[in-house]
Amino acid sequence: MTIQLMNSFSLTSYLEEKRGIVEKNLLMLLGPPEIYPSILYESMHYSLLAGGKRIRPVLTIAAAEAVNGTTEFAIPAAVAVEMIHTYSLIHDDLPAMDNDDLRRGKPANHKAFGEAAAILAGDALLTQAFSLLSDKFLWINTPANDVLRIIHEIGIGAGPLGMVGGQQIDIESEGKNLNLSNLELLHRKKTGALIRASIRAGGIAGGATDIQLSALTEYAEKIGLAFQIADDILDVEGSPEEVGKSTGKDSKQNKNTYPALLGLEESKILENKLVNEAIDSLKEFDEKAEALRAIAQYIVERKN
Ligand code: GRG
Repeated sequence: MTIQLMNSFSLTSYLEEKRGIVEKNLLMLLGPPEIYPSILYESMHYSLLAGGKRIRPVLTIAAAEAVNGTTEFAIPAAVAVEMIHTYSLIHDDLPAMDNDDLRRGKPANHKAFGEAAAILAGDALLTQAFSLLSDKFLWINTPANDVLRIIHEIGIGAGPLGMVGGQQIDIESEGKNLNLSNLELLHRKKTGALIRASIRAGGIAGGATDIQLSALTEYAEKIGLAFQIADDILDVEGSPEEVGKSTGKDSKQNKNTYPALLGLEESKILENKLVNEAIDSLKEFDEKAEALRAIAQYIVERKN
C-alpha cells in the first residue's frame, strides 16, 4: 500500500530511499570483516543487517531535512542510533532479560551465535556508535560544537537517564501494576528517549534554531509514546509472521502495557491523539517536514 499525504508526498518511496541509504552506510561504517575477530563481525552484521524498519535513523534524516539540512549531514548520527538500537534489541532478547528467540523475523542473536557472542556484539555496536560519532572525518559539514551536542544527546538518550534506565525500571516493574503516569515514565525512558535523541540529533545536524529544536522535541516526545502504544497493540493484535517477533507475550507475562491498563479502544484513541499533537507541533515548518508528518501517522498504522 502506498501511503499518500497532502502534496502527493509518498512515504513509501521516502522510506525506501532513506532505508537504502541507511543500510548502505551501516555496512560501510561497520567496516570490512578483516578488521574484526570473525565471529564478532558475523554476529554484529547479522543483527545490524537483519532488516528492521530503520525508523530511528530515518527520523534523524527527516529531522535534518525539516530544518533545511541534507541527508548527508545526518548520516553519522543516523548510523549511530541504529547501531545503538540494534545493540539494545540483542541484549533485550537475552535469557537474562526478555528471553526471546525471534527478532526481526530471524533467530535472536544469542540463538544464532550463543550468549557470549551476543553480549559482545551488543557491546561492540554500542561502542562503535560512539567511535563513529566522534570521528571528525565523518562530520565535515558540522561545526565541532554541534558534534559534541549530538554525542551528548545520544549518550543521554541511550544511557542510564534514558533507554538503559527505562529497561531497569521495566525489569523492576514486573509483577507490579503500574499506574498510567508510571507506565508513561517507563516508556518515555525505555523507548521514547532514543527516539527523542534520534530526532534532536538530526535537527542539530541539520542546523536547527532553538525554536525549531523545541518543536522537534515536542514532536519526538509525542511520537515516542505513540510508538510504544502501537507496539503494545501489535503484541495483542499482530501475528509473529507480520511483526517478526513473538506476540501475545505481554499479556502472558502480565506485563504493564497500555492495552492492559486502558483497554484496546482507549489505547487506540490515545495513540491517535498523540499523533495529531505531534503533527500539530510542526505547524511552523514548511513542506520539508512532510516526511516527519507522514512518519507520525505511519507509526500507528504500521503492521510490524
Ligand atoms: C537492553 C539496554 C537495553 C534496552 C532494551 C529497546 C529495548 C530496551 C527493548 C526492546 C523491547 C521492546 C519491545 C521495546 C518496545 C519498543 C521497541 C523498542 C520495539 C522495537 O523497535 P522497532 O519496532 O524494531 O523499531 P525494528 O526491528 O523495526 O528496528
